[in-house]
Amino acid sequence: MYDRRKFLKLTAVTASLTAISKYAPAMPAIKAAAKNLPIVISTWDFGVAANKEAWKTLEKGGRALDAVEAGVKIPEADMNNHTVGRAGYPDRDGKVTLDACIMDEFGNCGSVAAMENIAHPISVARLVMEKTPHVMLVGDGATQFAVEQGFKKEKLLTPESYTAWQKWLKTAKYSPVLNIENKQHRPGSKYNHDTIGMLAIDAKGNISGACTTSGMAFKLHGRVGDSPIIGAGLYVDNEVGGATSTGVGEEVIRNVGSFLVVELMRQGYSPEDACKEAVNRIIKKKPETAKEIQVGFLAINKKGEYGAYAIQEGFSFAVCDEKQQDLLIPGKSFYKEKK
Ligand code: SD4
Repeated sequence: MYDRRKFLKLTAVTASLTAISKYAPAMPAIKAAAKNLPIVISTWDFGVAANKEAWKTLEKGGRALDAVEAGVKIPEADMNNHTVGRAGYPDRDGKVTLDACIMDEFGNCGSVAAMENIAHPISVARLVMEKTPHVMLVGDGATQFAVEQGFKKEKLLTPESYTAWQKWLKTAKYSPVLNIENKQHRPGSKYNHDTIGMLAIDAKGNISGACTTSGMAFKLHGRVGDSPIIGAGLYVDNEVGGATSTGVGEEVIRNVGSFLVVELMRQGYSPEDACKEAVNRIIKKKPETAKEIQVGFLAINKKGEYGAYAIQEGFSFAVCDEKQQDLLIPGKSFYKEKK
């Protein structure tokens, strides 16, 4: 029998769906021709050396995915860098735990978090993406997978990091105060966050990204920040662009920061404006917290245009393309602009 009530319900649903599709903002891919390709950009001053490594792949016409993996392995291996990879500062229990993720032009992604004893988490993240049906492996499972894939287990805590940890233990209150640890990364610098996030577009116009860190120094054991979380620390959509973040990961996760930046670019925001809007979102939700912390976003769109924005001044990003291989640009910031 014909059920009129069912029919009315169905008509109403169909009508509202039509209304949504009619009035919802279009979600266009960015179509204009890209310039300056290939190109690679990354966070902080050590991004310059990392970009140069990535460039070796890009200039030969190689894939952006290979470029970003090779690029971020430079700070991961750097014994003087206490915020990424080998020689990263440990957590409160003296354990070095690493986080990383990677994403390619097809929307494939892989991630490891809180992984110990493996120096190149980005390469393990890539293998999670390529060789497992999963996106993310954590802790012992990540280390076990890495060993099965042929990675060597090694001690990541260097004598220098051990000394810094011991010094921190003398004065530290054993409570998770956001950002307090990072003030100690480089003497004299109040807001120093040094995760490397890298985004590249290859000669074919394909985008990939990578993000890798030892996280907040002296964090609680088991704490994971934004860096290995797809959508928070990194996001790539090959139709639109890519974004990555650095700083206090908790605030980036709360706002799904990198995904937000990419979606804003999809709606027509420039990379810098998209980063600025994501920063504003963080400040608006927690204005008092935001005064005390650093978060920076870096983004690139399909046209090869890039931009960045941070809460505090002091953020910088590195750019490398055919014209310039070692450009370091100071990022704009909310608090600097307000002064
Ligand atoms: C995190 N965003 O673990 C990362 C690390 C960072 O300064 O940038 N720390 O929250």
